[in-house]
Amino acid sequence: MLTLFHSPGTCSLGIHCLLEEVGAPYELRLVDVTKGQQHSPDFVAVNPKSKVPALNREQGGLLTEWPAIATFLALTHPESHLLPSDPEGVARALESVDYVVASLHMQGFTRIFKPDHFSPNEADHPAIREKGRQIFEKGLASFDEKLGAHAYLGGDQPTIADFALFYIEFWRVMRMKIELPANLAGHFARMKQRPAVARALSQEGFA
Ligand SMILES: N[C@@H](CCC(=O)N[C@@H](CS)C(=O)NCC(=O)O)C(=O)O
Repeated sequence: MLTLFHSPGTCSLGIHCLLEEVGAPYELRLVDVTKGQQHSPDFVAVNPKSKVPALNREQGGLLTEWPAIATFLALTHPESHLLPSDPEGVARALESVDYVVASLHMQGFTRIFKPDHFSPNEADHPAIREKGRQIFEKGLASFDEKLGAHAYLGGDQPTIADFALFYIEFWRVMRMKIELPANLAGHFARMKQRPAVARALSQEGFA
């Protein structure tokens, strides 16, 4: 049995959706980051990085970092086709995952909502937030253009990259309360219509 350590509405939502998508038996363990539970001794004993998502795989031990967990789920469930079979397709999917996680999330969104992670000096925070907004907006515009008229980033079939993009879209709509550009709005709606995504959203209290 897999165990996902998660916090509702955070980036772990994307992994939660993927677990539903692949149909693997799993259980959820709540680590509410809004209450600082990522720093509790019990969770730090499990994941010294104090971050979600973290996936415990019993025999395989704990796996952290969104791209690694998503890749693991895709490769262990090939029937779900969450990674393409050709080298170019795999590389393109990983390229998009990395852009979402390393840039839009860690460099953009984190600057906007946690400027104190970048400077303890409050006077610096407006400029840090502005830089974060620029990174985030540039990324969204890039994905909107890449998506174009396609249903998913790679074409007709969603890959792990679409689930990474989904959690960013979710933040933009649900946390920032700003509409998405047209192509991303269509993608967000399409993702939410997937039964697996709807189940994960409902389990996290967002139905
Ligand atoms: N690089 C990590 C980022 C994980 C991350 O930043 N998770 C956030 C939630 S979206 C978290 O645990 N924040 C708690 C904290 O930073 O204290 C990954 O790819 O999984």
